[in-house]
Amino acid sequence: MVEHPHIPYQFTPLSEEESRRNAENFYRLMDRRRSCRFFSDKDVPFEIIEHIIHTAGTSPSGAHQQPWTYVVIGKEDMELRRKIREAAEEEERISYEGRMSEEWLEALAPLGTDWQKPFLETAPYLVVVFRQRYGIREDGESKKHYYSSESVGISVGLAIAAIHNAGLVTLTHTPSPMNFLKKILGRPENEVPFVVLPIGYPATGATVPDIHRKPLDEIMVTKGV
Ligand code: IYR
Repeated sequence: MVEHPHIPYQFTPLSEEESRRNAENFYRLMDRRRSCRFFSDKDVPFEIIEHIIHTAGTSPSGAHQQPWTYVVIGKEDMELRRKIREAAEEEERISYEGRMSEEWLEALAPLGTDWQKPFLETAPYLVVVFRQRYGIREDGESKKHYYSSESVGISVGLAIAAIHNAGLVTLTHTPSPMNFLKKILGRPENEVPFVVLPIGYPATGATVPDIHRKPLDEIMVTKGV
């Protein structure tokens, strides 16, 4: 049996006062986040994108397998951007014009979305997140991954918080079906596309849907607190 030692946890304690203040401030910061569909083409320093993805990589994951790959596409390869936009819009057009049920279209109506996705070319960065269905060992054998969807979902949540914290905007774009991304980006067999995150600044005059978050008493149930 191999030994797996633990090391001391470098925990930074906060006073109750600081803890309270941080918790409230972080909520207030995150409550200002909105998914934005209208992007400026203003450039973002690549270093900021690196910090964001580094943050996403701090996510917990099933058996610490870190089953994610973040593919970053900048503005230097507009041909690639155009290809992604074309393929995404083609799938989305088919979806909006028949593949999606009336009930689904009705649920989406308040968001004002349609098959057109100009942000795929406008935003300075596109990050395509892939989920590794299984891992590859050094000897080339495959290794089972546990809870990979949950793990990538949590990681993307951290990325979205980091994007907002950096004063940038994004949206969770999920063209469906999205396997074209695996092909266009030449990703290996074990990876499946999970979500597309355009990252940048909002366009001048960008608007967001007039929708509201559920109040705390609708999302939290307490017992014994
Ligand atoms: N993938 C489509 C449709 C769409 C689906 C859901 I659920 C949304 O919350 C938003 C859009 C699109 O990106 O337009």
